[in-house]
Amino acid sequence: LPAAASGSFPRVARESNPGGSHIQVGNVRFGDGNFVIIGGPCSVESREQIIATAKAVQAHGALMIRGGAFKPRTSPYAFQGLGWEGAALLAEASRVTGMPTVSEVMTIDQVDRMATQVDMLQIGARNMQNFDLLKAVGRCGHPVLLKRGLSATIEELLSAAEYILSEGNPNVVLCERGIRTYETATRNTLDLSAVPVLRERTHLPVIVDPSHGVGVRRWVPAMCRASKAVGAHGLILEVHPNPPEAKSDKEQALTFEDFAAIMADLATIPLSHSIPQVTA
Ligand SMILES: [Mn+2]
Repeated sequence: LPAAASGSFPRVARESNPGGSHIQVGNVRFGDGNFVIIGGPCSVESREQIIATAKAVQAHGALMIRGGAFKPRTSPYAFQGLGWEGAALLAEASRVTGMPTVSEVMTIDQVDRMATQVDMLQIGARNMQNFDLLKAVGRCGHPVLLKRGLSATIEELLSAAEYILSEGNPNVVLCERGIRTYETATRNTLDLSAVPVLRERTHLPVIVDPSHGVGVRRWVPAMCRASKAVGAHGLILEVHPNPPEAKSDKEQALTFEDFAAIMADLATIPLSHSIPQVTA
């Protein structure tokens, strides 16, 4: 490890790869001058729902599909996901569209099997400091989308990523998804200032999740454009064929039309991968 990359996350630190890492997930590359859009439902609910959504987001420029199979819900009585059936339907949507997929794993025993079903494993916000799970996805070697915990500092997020890299898996993309503050108007407080801080402190690509960040459909578009302007490498967005009927996170789900409008708007915003430098 380079001498400069000291501290508690030497492998994750920018100094260990100053030019920035490119993370390959199927035919998609993060961190390489692309702005990668991942679109799909909060939860996989049926074959029709996931395939229709995958085709719709692809038609408007998404490069990857998301869909939850195992859902960490606040209430034990809320929809818990279709489990392995949902993962298989997501794999089917990938075969139909050719797009790679991402889905969450909640336990160590799900890791190896989920890696046969999807192209990228998500560690959700509630598991960001589940250190044994981080080690397991590190050993697995499959690309990982690591979401920031609800109450995690940027330093804690970077240390969590270090767990994965320290097990020999360099394929990590970070995700800012909003943190808990005293504000209640939005579901979380989307910390977009985390993007330039992370861009400075780590070589890993950084994407933003405005859907969970604000939790309200009509405020998602503004945060999408802000995310691109602030220098993120991509977005992950929740999209549903009929949001009022969604089994999870219906308040924040975008319609296909909403998604199309956001994609058209984003095309007008330049990539901000080189932000003017000022004296440190
Ligand atoms: Mn969700």
